[in-house]
Amino acid sequence: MTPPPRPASVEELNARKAFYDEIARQNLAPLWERVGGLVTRSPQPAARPVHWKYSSVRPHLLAAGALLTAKEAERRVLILANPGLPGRSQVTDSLFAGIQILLPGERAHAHRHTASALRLFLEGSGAYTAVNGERTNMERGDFVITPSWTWHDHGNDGHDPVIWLDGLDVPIVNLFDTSFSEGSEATQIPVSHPPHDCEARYTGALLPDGCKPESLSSPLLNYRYARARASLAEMHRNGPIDACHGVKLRYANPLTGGSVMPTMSAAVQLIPAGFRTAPYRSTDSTVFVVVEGRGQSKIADASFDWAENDVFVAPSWSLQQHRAESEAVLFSFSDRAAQEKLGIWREQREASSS
Ligand code: 1HN
Repeated sequence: MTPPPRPASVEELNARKAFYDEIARQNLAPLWERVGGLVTRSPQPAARPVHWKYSSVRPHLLAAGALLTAKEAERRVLILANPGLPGRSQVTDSLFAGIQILLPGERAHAHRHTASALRLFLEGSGAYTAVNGERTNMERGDFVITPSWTWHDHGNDGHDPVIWLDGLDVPIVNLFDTSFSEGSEATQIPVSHPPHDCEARYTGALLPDGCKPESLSSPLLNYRYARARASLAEMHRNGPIDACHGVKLRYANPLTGGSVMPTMSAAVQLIPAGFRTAPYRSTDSTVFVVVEGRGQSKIADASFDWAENDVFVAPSWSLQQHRAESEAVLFSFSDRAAQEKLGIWREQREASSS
């Protein structure tokens, strides 16, 4: 056996320190002092498990609505700012999330950016999003996508405020320093397609004959909650129920079966009343939104009591366990799509923290 290395003397440590200071002036650094922090044995997310109660967030959204117009704000969004990432405008280590409010009659004018966006519609009626001139009305629980570099504008033609959750891959786009954006002179991009035309073409396991993927994102802009909910209910009736997820559906690009957009994945799951999911973890930090029901989640050491429209975060590789008090439906999104493409996504079912 080789004897354990002799600890460095004070003189040797001082010599090393002087050497590090010297090479720092040449923009050099010793890997051996840093490798443990660079190549960790398991994920070390800065993001923390966090819970935003809708009942606490909603009054602040209404207050923002009274303080400035949607036109002044461009997008009147309250950022879900993870306290583990102070000042970074991030909900997880790789994603942005916020909650947006549009008052009756308001428009959020057209713009586009390289970041991909998704929305989960939470409250109100009469709102639409238009993507490249195709409008889709949004109802509670609908999951809507705005792929990279598509023009998009929103409007509220209803009588009450409308509120939805926005998820974007802004931190990923900025990691690669690939952010471009532009506004349009027009408030709205001229309507060039009949409303929800894509739903006629791309839902229900039917596709226009001869169509091929023309982009990396789904051609379907709105995944209706009513359809997802009906499938969940029937799958629940028919069984089986997954120990870690309850009954879970993944939102898919109908042309490829892959994720809806290249960087972000989304899913919706039903947890039966009284069911407790088995411990699970995965490397994609995940944002959950409670669409229906009440329950609790344990995320690492945190414990959250949730109700409808609440949002909570499970950081990368943190153990998660959910229990539904009443039958619950959770929507979730993450950067799993990007991780899978890079070959670095991992999961562990029925995991223990050891
Ligand atoms: C954005 O364009 C929207 O279009 C919402 O509604 C939130 C957050 C960061 C950057 C762009 C929208 C956004 C955003």
